[in-house]
Amino acid sequence: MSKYVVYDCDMGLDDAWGLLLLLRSNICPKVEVLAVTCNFGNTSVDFVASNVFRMLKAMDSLHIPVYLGSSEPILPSLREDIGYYGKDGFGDIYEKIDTSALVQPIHAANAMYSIAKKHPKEVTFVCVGPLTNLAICLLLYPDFVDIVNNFAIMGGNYTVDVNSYTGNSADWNFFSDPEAAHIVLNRARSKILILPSEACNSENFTIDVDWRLNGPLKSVNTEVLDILNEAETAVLMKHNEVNWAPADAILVATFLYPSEMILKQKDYHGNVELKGDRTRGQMILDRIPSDRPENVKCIKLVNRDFFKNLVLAAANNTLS
Ligand SMILES: [Ca+2]
Repeated sequence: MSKYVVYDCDMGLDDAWGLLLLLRSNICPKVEVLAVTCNFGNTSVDFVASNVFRMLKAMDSLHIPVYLGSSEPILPSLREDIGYYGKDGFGDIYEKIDTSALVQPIHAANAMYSIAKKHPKEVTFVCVGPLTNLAICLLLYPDFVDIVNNFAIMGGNYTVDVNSYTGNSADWNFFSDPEAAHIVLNRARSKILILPSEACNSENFTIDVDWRLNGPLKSVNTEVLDILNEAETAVLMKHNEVNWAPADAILVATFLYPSEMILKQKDYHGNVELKGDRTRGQMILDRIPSDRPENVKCIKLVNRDFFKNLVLAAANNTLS
């Protein structure tokens, strides 16, 4: 018996760590990644697919089918491509892989439904980019929500501070496609585990960049760590980061090891603001009781030390 997962991503470097954790976890039942679906976000969807194949090849996992999905948000966006991870999402170091003959011939949103239909109530959709693919699937197939197990989502935020990457108060993933986030929160019923950006900010989660770049991960010489070490060194040093918080990988860790990882979590009714000049894409939680049903399990605090050990073990492939 396996725990089935579809990984819906916009493959930057924190998505890459998340995929590594999924493929190398040792939980029981074992995790089986049935598909990787690609959404625009950190970079264009074709670069996302290129990065996915680079990671799958490095981990001898090219048997996992990859599907191309959305190349743009549902509505035209004011979003500028900030390219935190570089133009290509992986630090602008590697040649782009031509994935045209490698990707599956159907759209990610259709693939999501087909996979859920094949394994009713057994598949968790782990979503770590803008939610366009998932929103389209929910709209196209009204019974989709009934046949999934759960959704685990990295995105959203509940405090109204201006985010330096978006210029408004929303986190990057929800800001990149607010309509998609709104559709997902309103249609996924009570099936969402969500890791908002607050749980990954420097007040709540700190791993020194020096540990990341010059600590024990540096001496792991495998194909996949060579990629992550080289690309992440370029990106983190370019931004003069002092803190390493790979949000997508943190979400994956909470999905895989909830009792060890999640220190504080609360259920809320959550929705997404669509109209504000400076709050478009902001997640709104009903923090006082309301008649609206609780639809998000919101993670507030995670176990940094467990995460560090997990990353190290996964990098050394000593979990299984
Ligand atoms: Ca991502």
